[in-house]
Amino acid sequence: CPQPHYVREYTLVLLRSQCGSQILLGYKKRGFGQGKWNGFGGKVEVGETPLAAAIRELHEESSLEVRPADIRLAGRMLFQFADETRVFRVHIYTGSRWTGQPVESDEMRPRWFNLADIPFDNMWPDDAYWLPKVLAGQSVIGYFLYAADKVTVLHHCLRNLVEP
Ligand code: 6OG
Repeated sequence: CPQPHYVREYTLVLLRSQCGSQILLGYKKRGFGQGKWNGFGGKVEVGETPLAAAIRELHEESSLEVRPADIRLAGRMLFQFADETRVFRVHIYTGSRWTGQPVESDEMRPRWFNLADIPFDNMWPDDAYWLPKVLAGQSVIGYFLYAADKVTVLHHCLRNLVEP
């Protein structure tokens, strides 16, 4: 059985154009996930809520500003790698209201993608499982166990979070 030694909290923000036909992704220039397209996010700091961390990381990586009421929790994912004892818990938010223009940062190069052209081949493989559901307006919880190669999904489970 997986026995995670510690869980690290992360955030991921996916912004959707107001008409709904495009999604903003960033090309990760360095660090974890380098060379992949992903939403904007990072580690939740001590004493910080995931929502506050999501807003802060989005701003640091893209210059965009969102208000807390303008993003909603769209999912929570647990990611584990077979050769590691840490577990990533990623809080996923979506929104379509912000202020500012996306600006390239040290970490991310932002770009709008049509929903039909999402670059799944250059994203974390788990995204292909859950992102279409989130884009369809569903809220999801999931678990993904990756092999040590960080490419092969050995096991996953994905459930819809039913809103009360
Ligand atoms: P920094 O190192 O930039 O935070 N993240 C993942 N995103 C997806 N889609 N799949 C994964 O599967 C992920 N693992 C981590 C969370 C890392 C950023 O990468 C996300 C953060 O937004 C393994 O501080």
